[in-house]
Amino acid sequence: MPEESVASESVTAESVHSAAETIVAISTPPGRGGIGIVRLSGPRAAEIASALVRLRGALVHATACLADVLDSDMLDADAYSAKADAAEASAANPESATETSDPQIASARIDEALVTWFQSPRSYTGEDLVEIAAHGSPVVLDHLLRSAIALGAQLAAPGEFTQRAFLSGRIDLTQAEAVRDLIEAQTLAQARLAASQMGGALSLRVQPVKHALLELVALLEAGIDFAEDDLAVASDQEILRRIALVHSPLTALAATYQHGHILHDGLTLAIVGRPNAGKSSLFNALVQRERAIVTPIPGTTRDLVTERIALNGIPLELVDTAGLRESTDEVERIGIARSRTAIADAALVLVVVDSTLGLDDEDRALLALLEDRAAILAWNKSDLLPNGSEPTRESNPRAGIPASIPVLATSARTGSGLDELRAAILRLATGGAAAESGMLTTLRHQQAVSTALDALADARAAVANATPHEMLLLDLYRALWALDALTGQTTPDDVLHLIFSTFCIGK
Ligand SMILES: Nc1nc2c(ncn2[C@@H]2O[C@H](COP(=O)(O)OP(=O)(O)O)[C@@H](O)[C@H]2O)c(=O)[nH]1
Ligand SMILES: [Mg+2]
Repeated sequence: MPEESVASESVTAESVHSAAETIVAISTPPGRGGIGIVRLSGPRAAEIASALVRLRGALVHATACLADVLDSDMLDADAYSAKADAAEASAANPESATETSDPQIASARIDEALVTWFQSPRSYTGEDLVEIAAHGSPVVLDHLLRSAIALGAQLAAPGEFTQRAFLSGRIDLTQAEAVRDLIEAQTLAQARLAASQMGGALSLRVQPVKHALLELVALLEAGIDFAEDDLAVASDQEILRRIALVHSPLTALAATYQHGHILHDGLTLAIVGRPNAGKSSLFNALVQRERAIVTPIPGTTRDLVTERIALNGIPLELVDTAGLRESTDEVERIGIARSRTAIADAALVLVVVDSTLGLDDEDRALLALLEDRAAILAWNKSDLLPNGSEPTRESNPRAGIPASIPVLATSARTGSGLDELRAAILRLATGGAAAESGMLTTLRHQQAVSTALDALADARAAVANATPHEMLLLDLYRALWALDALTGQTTPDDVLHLIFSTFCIGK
């Protein structure tokens, strides 16, 4: 029974379809579940849905309607018209809307479903949209999908429903991206960020800036038109003032990327240092469970151990590493090589030192290497120091620590200093910037804004050099184009394709 081998040949669409086509996809994740949803969008959505299942009532906008899912024998043309009649009859007779009396239908039934129709333009895509919520049986959902395709629907490409919402003008590109981000969110803070961007927080921030820019463009365009009348529409001073009105909110917006992108993407923290300093103990304390093996035997950790945590909603991947030392043990040596790679790859590095021993040359070399990186030094086992005093082994134990690296006393054993450590990690990650509304979260956003800022800087220089306004306008148009690309008004098709191809199928 090839039509029932669901997993083996799940179909995927390569490219997007024209809006004249009706698209279909299973919107719930693959596999069994309590509920599974098949979604249709496009001009024939309601018609195909009505042929796909036997509705027990009439479709009414945004109202769920019970339906029977029947097996393929009922899907031929005769059955379709018979069902259409039955649907009409059942719409007229409300009692039949809850029960199937027809024994033929009862015997062909493979599931019951709830069908909800959203009439264009009041739907997610802006088009006619139907959601068929059946039980989450992969066989039934696959049957519905294939039947819809047999009835003329096209299999939706990943993100195609959201792309249609974007193309129909219901949402802009930053809002469409936020839909994907919301689905991908791993922490509630990420979900909150995505939801606010989905609500248009970023677009709202860009809009007034774009408006101010457009006003300046209009002013200069008017000046060019009247140039023959020898009428200066705006003084250089006025033009510079207006450029600043655009430039300064954009500079503030660009600054949000630091926090926005780490909240969006998360980051990696590698925990490194000599054997037995307490790296694995600190790692366990931060992940709040006994994840890595801790023993008094130096060289216990030999491979990288990773675990995800959330710090203030920022997803943080912690990497515990093998202690750095000269070793003759082959396994340990490979582990140490991996530690070095982990240091190179991580955005943040936590160097752990046993404070009862102080720094040795290996530690100093490591710290020198990290001078220009985001690093923190944990002066661990502080519980073993006499009353919080500095270690006594060397006269100036902190010599050799670059000034750029903050030092914190910690004890993995008592937990003292751990809150401070978390705060220091957060500070390092965010650059001290707080989360705010309408942040830039992706490199695409950041590049659009920085292109606009560059163009504005050129415009400023053009004013200073008394360049003709025609040339100045080119700079301003460049800035405008960059802002339009941010919200998707002038985003090239290949970029759009790239964005929507990262979506789930059925979204
Ligand atoms: N007293 C004390 N002992 C610690 C502390 N952190 C780790 N240890 C002990 O030091 C030894 C080595 O710890 P471990 O986390 O395996 O060090 P690693 O080799 O750097 O991963 C173990 O016996 C731990 O119990 C601490 O803060 N205070
Ligand atoms: Mg260890």
